[in-house]
Amino acid sequence: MAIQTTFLMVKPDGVKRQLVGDIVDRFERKGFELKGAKLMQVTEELAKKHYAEHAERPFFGELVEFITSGPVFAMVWEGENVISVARLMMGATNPAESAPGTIRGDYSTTLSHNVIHGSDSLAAAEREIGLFFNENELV
Ligand code: FUP
Repeated sequence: MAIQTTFLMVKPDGVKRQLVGDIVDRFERKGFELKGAKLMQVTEELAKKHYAEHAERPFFGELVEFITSGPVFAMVWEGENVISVARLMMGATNPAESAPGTIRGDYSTTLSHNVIHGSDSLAAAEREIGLFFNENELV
């Protein structure tokens, strides 16, 4: 059994559409434990760090513009295999391929506005939690 922590973030489209409550509810009902959460405005500097792996991709500018376009809801969750299970619950990155019942499958139709971000590995989770949260913001 692997107890992990992961970083999840409701993106500006999800916050605007008032999906925060539903999304928190899904992870709580699944049995994961919320360790920290905040509504926040992502700065351009933080956005560029967060998406550094995409810096050379043609959509990088749009990615940064979108994630800074309005408040996000940043969260840290803990639980058994939470990194991969949260990704399953989010659905495929491209909403055209995400299954009904998943967050993206239920709420999103476009690749660039896909409602939620979730760390894709242990290393990414550690890095992203460190970028978005101070130690004293986590319980
Ligand atoms: P994910 O880990 O599911 O968030 O997906 P990626 O890290 O591969 O992509 C990060 C974000 O870039 C996605 F949420 C959507 C966006 N994206 C595009 O806008 N265009 C692309 O061609 C690929 C990804």
